[in-house]
Amino acid sequence: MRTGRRLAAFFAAGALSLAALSGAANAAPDSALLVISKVTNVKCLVTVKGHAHVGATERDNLAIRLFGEDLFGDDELVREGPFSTALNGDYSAVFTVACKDLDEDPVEPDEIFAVAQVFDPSTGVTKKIRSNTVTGIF
Ligand SMILES: [Ca+2]
Ligand SMILES: [Ca+2]
Repeated sequence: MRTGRRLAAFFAAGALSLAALSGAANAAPDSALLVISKVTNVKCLVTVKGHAHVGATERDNLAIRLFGEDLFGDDELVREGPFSTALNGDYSAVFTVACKDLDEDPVEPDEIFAVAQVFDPSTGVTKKIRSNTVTGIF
């Protein structure tokens, strides 16, 4: 009987630590990495990838918006999607835009950042994840 209890306690502890581990894996922080490269002089390839910490996922749960960074108000330049995250919240969105659409500033350089908007059906909340800022002349 004692042994049985100890075993039960052992398995309970094991289950707890497993739960804690998987919780830690799902708790990866939100991230968004923006990369812009020129395919031609007029066509630019945009990649936004990262992770969204969500309780659940569904198809078409991701939209990408690109903004020009400015001292007074950031202009929205591009809106793309919908895309879908993986079940674990990882995502990678790739699309092309006209490079001139990224020309946000007459005073060079242009400063572009992305916002990944991910809908979490478990909470009904759309979270917004801001990326790094890419500096270039578009
Ligand atoms: Ca600017
Ligand atoms: Ca410019």
